[in-house]
Amino acid sequence: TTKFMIDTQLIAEQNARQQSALDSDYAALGERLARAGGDIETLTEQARQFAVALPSWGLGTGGTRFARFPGMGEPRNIFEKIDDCAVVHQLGQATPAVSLHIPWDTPSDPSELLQIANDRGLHFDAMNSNTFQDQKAQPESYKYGSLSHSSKAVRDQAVEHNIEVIELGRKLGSNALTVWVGDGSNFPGQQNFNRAFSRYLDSTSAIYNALPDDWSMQLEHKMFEPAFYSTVIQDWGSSYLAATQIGERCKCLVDLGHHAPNVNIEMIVSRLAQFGKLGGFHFNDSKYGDDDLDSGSINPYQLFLVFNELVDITQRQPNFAPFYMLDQSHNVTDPIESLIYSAAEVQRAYVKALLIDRSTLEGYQDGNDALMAQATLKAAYNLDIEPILQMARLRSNGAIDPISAYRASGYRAQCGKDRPASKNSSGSGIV
Ligand code: PSV
Ligand code: MN
Ligand code: MN
Repeated sequence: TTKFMIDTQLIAEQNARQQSALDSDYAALGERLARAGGDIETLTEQARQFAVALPSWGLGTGGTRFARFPGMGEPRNIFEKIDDCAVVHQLGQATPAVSLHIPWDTPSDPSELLQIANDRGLHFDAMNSNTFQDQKAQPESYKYGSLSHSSKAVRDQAVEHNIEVIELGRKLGSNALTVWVGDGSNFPGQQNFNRAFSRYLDSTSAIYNALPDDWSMQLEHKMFEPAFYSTVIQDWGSSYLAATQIGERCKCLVDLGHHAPNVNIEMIVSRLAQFGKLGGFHFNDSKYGDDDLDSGSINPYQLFLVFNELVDITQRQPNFAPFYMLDQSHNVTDPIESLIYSAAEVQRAYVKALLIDRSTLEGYQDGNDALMAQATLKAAYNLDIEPILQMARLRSNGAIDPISAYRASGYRAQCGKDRPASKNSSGSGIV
């Protein structure tokens, strides 16, 4: 039996007050969908099956590199973060897994962590390594890079760290390693592009060789930051080249915030998927750069267009199952609320993409009817499918309105009492 963080009675009472409104909204939407040949029950079931993993580093107030404003009752260690993840999942029912960042969230006892997570109905998704910061007591510095560093001793240390992360992940039941490095240069001429990339490939291949047979490795590209002139894995092209070179189970991970403004991310998604190299996502939103804003907060249409590609590819490759994770950083919201909300926005984009009438769209595409082709996408996007998300949560024992249930529960205020601020609290490291 699952240990629930929020009083199930409180959720049930609130749901009971909201259910008759939901029932009539749901019936009306069901009729509307049925007129177009759709089946609301199938969609609700698909919404219930949808899952996106929570970032262990997203439960604290990440802040920006200028300042961090700690919130009340922030989790001080990975166990308290797991408690908060359990709250997000209990209410929103879309986030049954946690993606760990190591060493930020290294557990002293992995089997205890696994037990506690499982007790709360959670499991572990892809593991993230960290060679973009120096860690205590580590002999070599990553100031000038890690996997692509000019010094073999630094590269070896970075490879070793990744292998340790794999070992830990095995104990936790994970089956993927996500590698993002900040390696690059700040000045033209500082680094030889060719030699740095070759060193990266050698190091990454060594990590790949240590991967268990049923694991995959995800290479995450990012245009810039912390390196501002060049970055070793700066775009999907470099990521694709590296993943192709390294091996079959090496794939590319798309973080929505890691592209130049206005880049057509959905087309990158399509390209990588078509060639079997799309491994996963870090969902978030961005206005200017790697802003790590909540998913769908700036450009929900782009998120929908990404899911349009994902649904399209699933019809061609039924076993296609990329890793879905949130990667966001909070400075002005309660992280639990933002994560509940973001997960629902990603789920919403998925359900709307399922509504697209694909054979009609194909007809307009082949007939070069640009107006009706885009209108077919908009017809799906413009429909309010909130009753489907609400019903999916209700049927999974979540909350029809998870944010108001969370606020009514008083969970944060209780954390404020139970978790006095501590110097040990592990945040995203961006302080
Ligand atoms: C880098 O900007 C990144 O997106 C990577 O996924 C890191 O693991 C994460 O942010 C750290 O916050
Ligand atoms: Mn990311
Ligand atoms: Mn990022």
